[in-house]
Amino acid sequence: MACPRSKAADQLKEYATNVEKCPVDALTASTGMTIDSKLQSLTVGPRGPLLMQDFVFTDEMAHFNRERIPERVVHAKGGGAKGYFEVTHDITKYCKAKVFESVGKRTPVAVRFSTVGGESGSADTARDPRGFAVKFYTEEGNWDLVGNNTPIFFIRDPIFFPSFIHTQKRNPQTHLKDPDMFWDFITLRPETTHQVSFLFSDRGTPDGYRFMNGYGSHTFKMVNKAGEAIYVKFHFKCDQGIKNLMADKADELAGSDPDYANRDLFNAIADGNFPSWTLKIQVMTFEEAEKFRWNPFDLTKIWPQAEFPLIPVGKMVLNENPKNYFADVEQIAFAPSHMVPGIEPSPDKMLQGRLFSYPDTHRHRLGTNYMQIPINCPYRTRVKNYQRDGPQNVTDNQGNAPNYYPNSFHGPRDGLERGDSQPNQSTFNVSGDVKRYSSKDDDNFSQVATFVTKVLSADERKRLAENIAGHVKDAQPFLQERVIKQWGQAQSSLGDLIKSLIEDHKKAKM
Ligand code: HDE
Repeated sequence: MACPRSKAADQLKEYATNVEKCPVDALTASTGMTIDSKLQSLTVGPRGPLLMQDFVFTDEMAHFNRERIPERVVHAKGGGAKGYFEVTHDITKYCKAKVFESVGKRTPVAVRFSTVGGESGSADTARDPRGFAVKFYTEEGNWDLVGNNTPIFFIRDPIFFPSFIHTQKRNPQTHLKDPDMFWDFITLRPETTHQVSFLFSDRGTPDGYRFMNGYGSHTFKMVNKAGEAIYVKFHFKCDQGIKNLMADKADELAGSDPDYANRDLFNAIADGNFPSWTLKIQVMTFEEAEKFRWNPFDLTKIWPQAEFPLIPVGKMVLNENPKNYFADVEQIAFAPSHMVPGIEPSPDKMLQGRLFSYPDTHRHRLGTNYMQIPINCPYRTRVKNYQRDGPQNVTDNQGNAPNYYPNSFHGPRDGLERGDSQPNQSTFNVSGDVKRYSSKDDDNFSQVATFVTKVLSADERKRLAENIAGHVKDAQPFLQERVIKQWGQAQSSLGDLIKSLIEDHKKAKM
């Protein structure tokens, strides 16, 4: 239940207290004209009808009719905060990005946490991965690290993403969540086993957003000042420690306090209890990548920390609640393609697919000029380019500067023309036959076996089996058979346990 005397519950009271000494503003129409009366519409006689000339009414109603923008197709429900990132350890031998330039350097950040599958009104405690998206406002432009609370993902080829997401959404006829859709896909594509095991473990229901790790998940590239590149993975380790909800508690909260995580985050920050995360990286050289026993760009797999140890980099602190949810959270637009010199994509197919998808969805959801929206604007640098016009252009549209390139009239010039000594982008070599390569059987089980036998305790493994059985019990029997077989490939006793728990559910139903 909502705590009646929390900072979140008292938000309006606090607002009024803060501004009570200021004179009350005059109420205006959107034109700025002051309004005589906003408590009654303009009518012919006391019983109506209304007059078309009542601009006070039409101005308000027309704007209201357009209040909603499309919600995110995934990650629709979320909460956000602002803060800073501070460098604590020198990694300049790996990366030339200014954000890592010197120990002690601080960069402002905006963060959005989210669930994935549900609509924007859905429950915060659903079993789902959590989005963990960070926007660094650097002086070289915005860098977005758009990750999840899991170091891996369900699929390794982006061509599956729309179908995979459809299986998490609603059945086309019933408009209900459909366990058949979900388990059919999961068992037809065994590369999902690793992430589904994480999802149905206790970490699938984190206790709000403050008690979970964040991961860049993909392999990225870092490039240093000398132009030397390495592969890198990003980890945000939660300084509060990991805390998860048990399945029954998560279910209960979904009914009693569906906004549990947003409320918790807001109140913690408002109370000065600022959550923080330690940023660490794993590094792999190109030579190591060649020899690695798995594809180092496969998003369904981790890099073992015993072989690629975590290297500390810095600390992220969230110390400011957004003043306005729509402006700062609903409109924030993250994209893995928003990078800065020194941070580059790896060949990871999933990352490559995302490089296209995010700016594309922003143009649909927020419009062509989404970068001009204050929360998205790279305000620590100046945007100078040859893009012009478009809907909702709210700047001076780069005034009277030339709008084509190259030009002879003092327009902004690229690095080549300015004679920069080093290109932003590193040079790299690729070769190979163009083909649609199947990755379906690219070792789907050895890391799952490690996860269920070495990472999870016996109790946690039991809860994993219970959570899977409790969900798949509502799917077709042939899908249950497939699930038992699939998890049996990770650990045969786990398959057996899931089987007996499904049978228990069947007996309890009889
Ligand atoms: Fe996303 N994802 N995603 N995703 N994702 C979106 O972008 C997409 C993936 C993640 O708080 C969308 O602005 C594709 C992995 C987060 O605003 C969309 C693929 C990871 C957020 C999209 C993936 C993520 C999104 C929906 C597979 C973790 C919320 C609205 C190739 C590493 C960001 C939007 C926020 C949001 C596409 C897979 C994280 C549609 C095509 C893997 C945290 O563009």
